[in-house]
Amino acid sequence: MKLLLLLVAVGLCSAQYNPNTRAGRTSLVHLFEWRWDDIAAECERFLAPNGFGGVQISPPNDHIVLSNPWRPWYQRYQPISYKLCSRSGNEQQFRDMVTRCNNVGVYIYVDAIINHMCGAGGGAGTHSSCGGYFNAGSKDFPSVPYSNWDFNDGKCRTGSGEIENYGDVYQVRDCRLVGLLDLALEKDYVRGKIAEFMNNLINIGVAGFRLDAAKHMWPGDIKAITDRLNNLNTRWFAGGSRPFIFQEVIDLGGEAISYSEYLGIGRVTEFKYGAKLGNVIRKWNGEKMSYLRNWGEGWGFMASNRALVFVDNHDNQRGHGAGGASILTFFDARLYKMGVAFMLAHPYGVTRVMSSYRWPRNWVNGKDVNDWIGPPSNSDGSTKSVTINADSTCGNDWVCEHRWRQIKNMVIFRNVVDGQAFTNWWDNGSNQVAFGRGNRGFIVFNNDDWYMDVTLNTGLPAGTYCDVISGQKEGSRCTGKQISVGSTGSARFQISNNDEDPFVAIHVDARL
Ligand code: QV4
Ligand code: CA
Repeated sequence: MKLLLLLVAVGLCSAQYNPNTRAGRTSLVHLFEWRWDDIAAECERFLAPNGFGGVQISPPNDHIVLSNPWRPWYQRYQPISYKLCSRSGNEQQFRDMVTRCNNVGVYIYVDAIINHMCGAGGGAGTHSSCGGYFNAGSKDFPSVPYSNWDFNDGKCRTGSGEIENYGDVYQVRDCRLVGLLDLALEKDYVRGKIAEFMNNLINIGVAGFRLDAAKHMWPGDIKAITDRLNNLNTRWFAGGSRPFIFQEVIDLGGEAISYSEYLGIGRVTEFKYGAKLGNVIRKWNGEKMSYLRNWGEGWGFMASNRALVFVDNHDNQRGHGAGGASILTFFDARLYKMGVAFMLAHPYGVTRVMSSYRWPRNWVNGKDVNDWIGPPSNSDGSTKSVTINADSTCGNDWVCEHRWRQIKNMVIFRNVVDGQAFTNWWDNGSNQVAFGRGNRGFIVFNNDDWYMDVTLNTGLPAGTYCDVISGQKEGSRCTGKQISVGSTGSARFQISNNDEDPFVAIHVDARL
């Protein structure tokens, strides 16, 4: 009995760190700015059949509609109310998406903007996605409702009312982030409205939340809100399942606020991951892949079972937020595929794959002045649908990195090796490296500027394997390279530095 109680207690405590994905489905994909109708279809036609665990969606609630610049993506980070009408669709479409995705075992994670409402300069009128009236100047949001006394301005001690110094933890939590009206989260009324919003989403069937701008909220305030959240909907989830929580805290070191303050609430985004991996794959600052031997906590990252990781996100792929120029994106496709493959092969963290849209970059003095451009849209501002080409790539300027063969196959690789130890590391002291995951999978990279020809211990059972990077297993044949593993587990890998993708990955589900 005592043991049972202990197990229950441990289960409850650790629950918010668990993404609640189905067994054998380990990765999330961020379908940035996708419409709900398209996500529902993608769950059914692609994500479920390829073993994706879930989707991070763009903010589903009522947001400001901006005209200058014209309909930027970031308007969705300026809430007007908690009604479920947004650029991605209306409430009925949202419910339909959650139901259809859940029914095929691909779960939905909501980007929750609870630190603030729209910018102070957002004006007054009905320019919101749900079309209700609001007045940013008088801090009046009748559709919630919030009014003047639900905001922090009295508490903020800077002259401008803005966060001026990230070294001052009071400013970071109590002042405005880029002019965004900062909610008074210590108020029971405000906490109640936010919990009501999140519980509505939980009841509809979502599996968890990304908490936007968590650094700008006091951990105690967030905890008071997450403690009010319901268990997940038992139509799809086991009784007692807690919503998965991952908090956006950018901590590259050297700031007054540490990620560690948030670990009691849920997982935290590990921003060092993509910034450092970008440096390594680009071979900047003297970094090389052989240094990845102790990747993870050995590089000063938070504990693996508390981290949510990604190569790039919707901010740093366009120079917003943190990370800097080292961040790899689809614009550097060859290096990007290597970075994503390394992430998906490596056991550290819960992994999130980015799925983007294309926009015309325009560099002026080292800054992309087109970093605001919203999703592919029609002249009336409505978002274009994601069309699927005959070769299964996407049209209408949707990049669909998650559909790239190399990335899709590495999502499957991660599922196949789930729970297996990091084993059989090998490196040449430079940028040729390899490692395995128990006796289930093995990956080899050649990021040097010369040919690679090595025989390595893979730890895999003997057999002929299909490389899932240059091709994959189709029926009883490989469409790309074949690797033969001998009876001792060793195999010869020849990878040209000029190959389209200078890496090879094999796993037991791609054995002939
Ligand atoms: C402007 C001025 C301000 C001025 C204000 C007056 O810059 O100085 O006070 O007008 O009204 C947009 C504009 C920004 C504008 C602001 C308010 O870019 O210039 O302020 O709106 O009108 C996204 C974008 C922001 C955008 C914001 C709201 O990145 O550019 O601001 O949405 O639309 C830090 C944080 C971290 C954050 C990261 C970007 O610690 O939490 O910066 N990341 C998250 C999201 C991100 C989002 C927000 C937080 C805010 O991932 O996408 O910001 O919700 O590191
Ligand atoms: Ca705040």
